[in-house]
Amino acid sequence: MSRFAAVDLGASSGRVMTGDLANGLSLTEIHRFTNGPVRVHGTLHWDILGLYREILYGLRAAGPTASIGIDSWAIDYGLIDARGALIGNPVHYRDARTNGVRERVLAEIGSADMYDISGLQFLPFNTIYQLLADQLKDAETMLLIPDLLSYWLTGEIGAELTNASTTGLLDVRTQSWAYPLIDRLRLPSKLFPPLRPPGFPTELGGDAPELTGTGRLRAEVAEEIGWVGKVTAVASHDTASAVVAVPATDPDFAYISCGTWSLAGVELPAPVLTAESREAGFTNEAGIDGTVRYLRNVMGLWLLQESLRTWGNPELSPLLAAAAQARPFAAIVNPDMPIFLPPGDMPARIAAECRRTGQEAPEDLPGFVRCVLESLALGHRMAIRQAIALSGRRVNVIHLVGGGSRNTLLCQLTADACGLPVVAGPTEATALGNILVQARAAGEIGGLPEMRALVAATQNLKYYQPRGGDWAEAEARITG
Ligand code: LFR
Repeated sequence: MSRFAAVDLGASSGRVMTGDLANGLSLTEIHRFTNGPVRVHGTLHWDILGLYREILYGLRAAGPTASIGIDSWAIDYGLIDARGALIGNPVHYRDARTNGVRERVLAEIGSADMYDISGLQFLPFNTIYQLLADQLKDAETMLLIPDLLSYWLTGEIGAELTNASTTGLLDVRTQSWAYPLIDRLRLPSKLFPPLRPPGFPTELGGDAPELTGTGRLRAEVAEEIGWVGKVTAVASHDTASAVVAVPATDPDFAYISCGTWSLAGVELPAPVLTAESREAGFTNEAGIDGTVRYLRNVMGLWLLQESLRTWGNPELSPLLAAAAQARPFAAIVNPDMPIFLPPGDMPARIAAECRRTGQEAPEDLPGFVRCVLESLALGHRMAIRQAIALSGRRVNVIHLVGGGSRNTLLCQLTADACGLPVVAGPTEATALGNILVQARAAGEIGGLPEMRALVAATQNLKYYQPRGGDWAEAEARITG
């Protein structure tokens, strides 16, 4: 059995992990580093070179592996010029440069047409709107973040499919670039590199790198990390990797991949492109093996992270313990209000939203945390119930994976709000999905059912039963 390296970049931290299937499925954290926005002259950037340096450091510390897989948050990209150099620093999706662009594009193309082409929810920061707000003059190629890092490691250019499906420029039916839409928007079609599917065994793809999605490390990189290796295209959208590693044993499951965002939905064999689905903000992103990740973005732990940052990062566990004792349903906000999207003073915005909706703002930190977690659980309830209604999918259990699965109060509130049992874990679902897809490409494991059974049998999971509570009243408070 081979040892694989997973590079997993989230919006607040990144890590290099190694894993193998020698004794079930094991994962070792090699290097963890912080990630976050850097504001320069009014624009919010990612520190992409800093991230690359940490990745190289982690790979050196990991030592030789059979291959490397890279996943990150979706949507954001770097532009490459004719000489292959990066133009500027990738801009953070929470930057304000896209303000108003979505509205302009939807007015020009029409939201029904747009949704019919890409099947994507209209998040204001989708790649499509960022490109239209960007300076493309010298750009030859657009590389999504994992593809950019993979290009630096291997020299090969491509667009991994699961992440390409978050751009708004991929045709949801043919899974190829939507050139008619690209042309209508007057975006240069040369920007979009060949697509590569995640994690196919090399025998299927032959030697063509665009099919196998693998690339050998450049000599300069091998020298720097101290070993010779290759990169395998995994499901490079972190959410797609996390969904791979959902430990489902019952096929009738919903999932919530809960980190900075909560991505809540179901897995489907085909997209749902109805007007109701569009209006409810549901997205049809690509999973591995032709699956559709039918989900909605819920604001997620961002609300808590940004509150903690505003308070000077107090210790979390005593706060969570106090929040568990705080009065239930004292204040509830709709977590998906656009006012919560940008960085800044989150508690002030939450307090203002409480007052705007005729509620009293929380008085102390535990009260705020209780408000955030109940509001988030309510967001989970609304998204899961809509996913079920819009897709017609039966759901017996919710799998909550990612960093949020450690938050016992949030998991319990989610079970209560949704009225369904919640299975929490694994915390590192994304890295596990990354490793599993590499193992599949190496011929060491089969398809999704086999991968998920292995995760279920080997990882630490926690079970929560719904306890009830007047969630319908809470929902009515914020919806009408
Ligand atoms: C989660 C995630 C979401 C995407 C958001 C922005 O980390 O990838 O799926 O909508 O970040 O890229």
